[in-house]
Amino acid sequence: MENNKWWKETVVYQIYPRSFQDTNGDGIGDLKGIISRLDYLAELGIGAIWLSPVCKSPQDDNGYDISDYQDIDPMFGSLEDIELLINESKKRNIRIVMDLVLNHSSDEHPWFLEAKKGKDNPYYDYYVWRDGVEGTPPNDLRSCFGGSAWEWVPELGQYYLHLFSVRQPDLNWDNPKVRQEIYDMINWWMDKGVGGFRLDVIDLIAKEPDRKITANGPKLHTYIQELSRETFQKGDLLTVGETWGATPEIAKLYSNPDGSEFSMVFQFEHIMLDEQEGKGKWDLAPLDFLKLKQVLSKWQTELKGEAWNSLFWNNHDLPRIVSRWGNDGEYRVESAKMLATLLHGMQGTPYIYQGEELGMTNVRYPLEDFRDIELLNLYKERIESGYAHEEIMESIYAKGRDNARTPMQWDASEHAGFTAGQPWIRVNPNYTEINAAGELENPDSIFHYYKKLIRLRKEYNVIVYGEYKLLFPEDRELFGYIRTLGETTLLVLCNFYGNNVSFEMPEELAGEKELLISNYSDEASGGSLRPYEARMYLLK
Ligand code: TEU
Ligand code: CA
Repeated sequence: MENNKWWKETVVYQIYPRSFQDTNGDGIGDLKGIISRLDYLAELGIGAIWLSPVCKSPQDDNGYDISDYQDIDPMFGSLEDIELLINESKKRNIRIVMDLVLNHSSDEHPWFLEAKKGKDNPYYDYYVWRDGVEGTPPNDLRSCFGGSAWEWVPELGQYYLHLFSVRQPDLNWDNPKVRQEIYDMINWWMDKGVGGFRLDVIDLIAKEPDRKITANGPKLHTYIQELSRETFQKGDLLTVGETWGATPEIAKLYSNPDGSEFSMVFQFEHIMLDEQEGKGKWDLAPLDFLKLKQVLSKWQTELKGEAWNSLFWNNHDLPRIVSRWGNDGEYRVESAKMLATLLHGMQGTPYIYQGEELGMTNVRYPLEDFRDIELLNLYKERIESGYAHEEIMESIYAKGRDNARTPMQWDASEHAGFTAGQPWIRVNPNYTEINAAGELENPDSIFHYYKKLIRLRKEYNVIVYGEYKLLFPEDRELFGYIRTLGETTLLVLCNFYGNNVSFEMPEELAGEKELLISNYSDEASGGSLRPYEARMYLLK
């Protein structure tokens, strides 16, 4: 097998700790809560947990603004709790993947508090400072969270760069002292026995703000290769970079099989296919399905043998896929299973986001029930520029990050068993019908379907290492592909929409086949698929 690695053969589960399980009644998920749910995750069959940040943070961006990289925020617990989580997970053959936010820190990090004191302060150069131009910011770089990317500090008479919130000042990676502090911190986490790292917006660290370069800066791979040499390569880790600007060409560097950078990256080309051309995620457009097939297939074929894919529909920043591209009404169960089949049959490491295995859905709350800084800033910005309330709310309902951040739905008791207190964000009211307890006791549930897909990946090497080939490229409803490894051929057929579809099976695939998994209890008649029907076959 092409240099097989544990992280190629496993499935990762992403936990957003704040919304997973509260155990002390403060309405916020915590590490003890995660530990209490490890048997549930072991039952699902996942091999690693990616934890969104739990380090000390003022929570301006829910923990992606870190004020101490080597301590746990008291709201989540303590260093003892994270060590217990690492060890309890290991007992269940589950590794812990920490979320490293290295592009920026919190403005409450001691480094930044020092830096602001003056240009002669040893920490001044840990951040990106510039003079203004006649009382205005150095240039028109904008923050991802709205407004200018430059914030004025009167006591210094200069601006600092923040590509995200005002309270997330960008770190200066051109400063070798910053890089060394980061490497020491990562080695400290590796000594604690973590199984890997997710690298937040890592493609921004080599920015050149004077030339308005943010992603894919000229020194990016130099820095990543140094980071990898000084830390990751000393262990057998899963490392995954978040790289919104990746292309297959660049991804071959990021996930070079020689281990010089990361194991893999999260690229988002498929995620941007329901936006208006050249606009952002808030300017909605229907999904271009033919492009989805072409983009996912491109990443399957162009990385083959030279790099490694991550496979995901969801994360803590994205709306829930069953509402976004499935059908969260009449065909919620079938479409959730179809989307899972489509993704888990592909080449790469699959990621399951908490609640995806239950078919959890988006929410349509009144504005005051949302919490996310990104969508609240968007609302303010768009109201001020004259957008209608209803239009902005439609964008928020479709793409707001809080869709993914409503509490995990454990059972039908109050607050879905997430907390005995008041949840930090409202629980989706459909928790009485959609919850883990109900899924666990129903053998035909989405949970048991995911569990079976994970088992099939362990059983059949063709799913992990097989060659990918798209079928029916021009079909506007059917997503079909094959995977081949030696004599073994896997066939995946998914009806992506709610109409019955018929198709001509290619001659070479018409032979005898064994049905491995499907989301309808009975066998469809050959050559047709019912609404959202998915079937995975092994060809004899
Ligand atoms: O996200 C990077 C990022 O660009 C997304 O926030 C994107 O702007 C949008 O949210 C996609 O819907 C990472 C983290 O995943 C995110 O949670 C943080 O807010 C952000 O970086 C800053 O650390
Ligand atoms: Ca708590």
